[in-house]
Amino acid sequence: IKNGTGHSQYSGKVTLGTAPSYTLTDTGRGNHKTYNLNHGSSGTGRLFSDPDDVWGDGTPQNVQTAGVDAHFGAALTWDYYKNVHGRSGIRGDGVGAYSRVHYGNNYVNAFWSDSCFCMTYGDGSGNAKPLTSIDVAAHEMTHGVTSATANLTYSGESGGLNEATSDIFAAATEFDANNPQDPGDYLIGEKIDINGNGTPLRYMDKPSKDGRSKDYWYSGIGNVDVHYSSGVANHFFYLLSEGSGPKDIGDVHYDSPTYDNQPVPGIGRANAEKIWFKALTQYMTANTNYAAARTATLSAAADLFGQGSATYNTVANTWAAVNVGS
Ligand code: ASN
Ligand code: ZN
Ligand code: CA
Repeated sequence: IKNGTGHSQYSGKVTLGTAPSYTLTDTGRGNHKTYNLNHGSSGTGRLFSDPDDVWGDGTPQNVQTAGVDAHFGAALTWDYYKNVHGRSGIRGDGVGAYSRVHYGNNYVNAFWSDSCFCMTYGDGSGNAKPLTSIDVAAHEMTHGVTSATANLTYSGESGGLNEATSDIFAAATEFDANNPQDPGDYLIGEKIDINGNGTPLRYMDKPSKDGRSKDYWYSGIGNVDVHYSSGVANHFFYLLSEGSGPKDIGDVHYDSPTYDNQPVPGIGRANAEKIWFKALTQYMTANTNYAAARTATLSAAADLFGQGSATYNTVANTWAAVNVGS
């Protein structure tokens, strides 16, 4: 296995999986490749190549830098699923996907596509930086995992659960990566400054802090854009991991409320990740709504910790804390 050196925009100096003489081809991770679209919007453009296996310079002016961050983010996400959940690749078959960077002009988004089995990143525009942070990469790659498993329909409540699953494993991957330049948090997109004022795209402790996301379930939430109805499940995951009330983790202050003002304790992020992953891959289906997600996570918690265990009961109480009942 060949390892190059990358100078990333968001994660400092990093090790990259490369193939001889040299391309961004991660032979240790299913041959995941990273391509330069060079402002095109279709096809693959060109596979990144470099004569000395030293890539990027940490600035967005260098064309390789976005490739470094995207390639690194995909590797971290691969490693998270492999090391934490024993899943090898998006489909669990050991086969890598690919990434495309420099999509279009001033494009302020990133996306997963099932049809190419690939993810794509824009360069951003104005204040918004390239969309190649660790959490954005893990969010997009997780859309591939969701497609390959529960296949949650991307509209209505199942769409909110699909989006939340991407945010949940984005945060989990960022924590797991433990990169000092981009430490783990329960914020999504804090590095890319999409709002131009330093605020993140989404907050998991209290999703409504973004002005649009929902903290609690209500009938009719299925009519809300999936990036905002996701708030209920993001809030559930934060509460289940960390518990309610004020808390500092790293440099970030959180303060997570509950629907009924009753406190919930938290079971630790590692346990919450195991429950969500098992629920996603074994119990959720295309039309799972919030009530069914509650049941799916309780089934997963029963498998992992025992029906009626303290952990199982905390899962039930945490759904109540976001107004999802039986
Ligand atoms: N970045 C967005 C997402 O992953 C793109 C979209 O809205 N499809 O959800
Ligand atoms: Zn998404
Ligand atoms: Ca983050």
